[in-house]
Order: sequence, then structure tokens, then C-alpha cells
Amino acid sequence: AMVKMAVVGATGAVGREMLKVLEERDFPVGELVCLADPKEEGNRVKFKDEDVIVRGASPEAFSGIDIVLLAVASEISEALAPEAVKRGCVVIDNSYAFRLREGVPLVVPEVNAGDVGQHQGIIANPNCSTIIMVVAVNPIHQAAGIKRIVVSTYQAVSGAGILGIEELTRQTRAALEEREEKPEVFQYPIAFNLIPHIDTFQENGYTKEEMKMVWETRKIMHLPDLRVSPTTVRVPVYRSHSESINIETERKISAEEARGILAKAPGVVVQDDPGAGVYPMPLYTSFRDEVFVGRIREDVSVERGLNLWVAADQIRKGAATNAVQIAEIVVRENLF
Ligand code: 11C
Repeated sequence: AMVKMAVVGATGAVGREMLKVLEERDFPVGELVCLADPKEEGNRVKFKDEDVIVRGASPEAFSGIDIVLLAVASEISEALAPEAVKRGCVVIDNSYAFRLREGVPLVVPEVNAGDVGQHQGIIANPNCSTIIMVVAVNPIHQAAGIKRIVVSTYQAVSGAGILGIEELTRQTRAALEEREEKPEVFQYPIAFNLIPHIDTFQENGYTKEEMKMVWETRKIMHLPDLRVSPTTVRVPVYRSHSESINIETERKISAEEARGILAKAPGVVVQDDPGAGVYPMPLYTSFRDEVFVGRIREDVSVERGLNLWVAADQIRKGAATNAVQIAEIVVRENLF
């Protein structure tokens, strides 16, 4: 069956990537409506060598659509998603707005594809850092039981959209020319710097980005009490988030065994031959759909612990690809 699709936020970093992924994966698009902020009306985006004219997003635009991919800010999702559901659409929302709501599946297909069937109109796509982490740690959990995760992220500027990419370019050039360039997207200059501050600070001292990794991981993995302690950091990298992940397990698992498990895990590529200089790096994991794992080693500080170094393209697997994979499940299992 051919599917009538709408992509909202079609001109943004994630929206554009969604169009690319739909095309690459040969998703059965029967009809495609591209929507965005009304001030983008008339702009064009590419789909299968065709220029699609962008229309302003409005509730009426969802009439007759089967599946809506939303790649907009939370407040806009909050307003638009119920309108689409009212008109009979299944919504796959990339924002934070609905992720923790009861009755809204929060899905990473490699981990909890089975949850898609419980949707009541909205399915949420998790935060990019969360998606990348759970694809890598869930196979370890299945094998050895995870008790606690300590994770530090190294997040690319494109996590803040196209404007984040432009800011890194502008500030790098300025820094090399010894000019000052005021930050707009990030709190401080990002060129030649690191910023341990993504999203707003919470009362407990963690940022919202960090707490999303706690709350969302628990929901996706069906482990409401899982202990997760993240530190999220913006780094001057264009694309692909990296993560240093320390896992404490119930059962002792050797690095060798973990390597074998991850090598067979869906959506994972093991790049782990330190002697030959083989480990994941954001420059080389970009524009790929898999989560790359290396530096797999036993923690020397605890009895049952494992360290992983992970990198993945957060616009692809962390957002667009994951959303399209969810749409594929919806179509395959006739859940719309
Ligand atoms: C970043 N992870 O890299 C953020 C962007 O919850 O979907 C995505 C925030 C989210 O800035």
C-alpha cells in the first residue's frame, strides 16, 4: 500500500534528513506534503529529484494524510500533533513534548519495536543522545543485566540545527582571524571550546538534556528504576554525537563476550581494534545509520563493569532514520 505522508519542519536539519531517508529506504510514499513554519511557505525541498514546494503548517493540512513526521520544536508539536490525530493521522513526533506521556510509545526499533502497537495516535521519537546510547547498551542488558550507567556525551553542533552548524563555521573562521564573534545559538563560543551545558539546568544540578537521557532510557528499556548518570557536553564537531559509556552489570561479562554480543546486535557496528587504531570517530560515522561501538574494555575499578566508546550520526539514527524506522513498523504491521 502507498502511504500519504506529511513531513512537518521539512526545511530543518532533521526534516531534510527525513526526506532523504524516506527516499533511500524506498519508503512507500504515495503522496508527500512538506510543511513548515508559515514564514517558510514557498521554499523548496528535494524529494526524489523533485522540488517540493513547502506549505505553511496548519491543522487543515493534515486532512487525508496517513502518517505525519513531526520535526519541530516541542511547543509546535504540542499544538499540531493532536490536530493531526483528530484527522485520523498517525503522528511520529521527534520533539520532547509527548515522550514521557502514558499511552505514547517511545520507540527505538532495535530495543522496543513491540511498543509501537500500543499507540493511540502519537508515537514519540526519543532524544538523539538517548537513542544512540540504548542501541549500544540494550544488547549488554539482555546478556548480563544492567544495574547502572554513567555516560558522558560529546555532542555535535548540528544537534542544535542548521544554525548550530553555521555558528561553528563562523566562529572558527573568526577565531583564526583573531576576531571576536558573539555567540547566538550556544551560551559561549563553541570554536576551540567545550560547553558542559545543553538545554536548561534543573533543580538537581543536571541539565534537561541529561535528565532526558535518564527518563527516556528507563521508558524505552522498560526499566523504571534504572540508575543513569549523564553529563552532556557540546563539542566543536559538525555531526555525530559520541558517548563514553560506563556500565555496571549484574553478571560479570568479559570484554570478549561483550564484543561478540555487540557484533551481532541489530543496528550496531563494532569498530574495536585499538592496536590497529580502529575505534569510532564522529568524522567517519557521519551520514551512516548504524551506532558504532569500540574501546570495549572491562572496567578496572569495579567487579562487574564495562566501558564503551560510541559514536553515531545523531541526525540520522538519532532522529530521522529512527523516525522512518518507526513509520516502517506502522506500515508493515498495519497500525494506521
Ligand atoms: C542537542 N540532543 O544535541 C539535542 C537536540 O530532545 O530532541 C535534541 C533535543 C531533543 O542539542
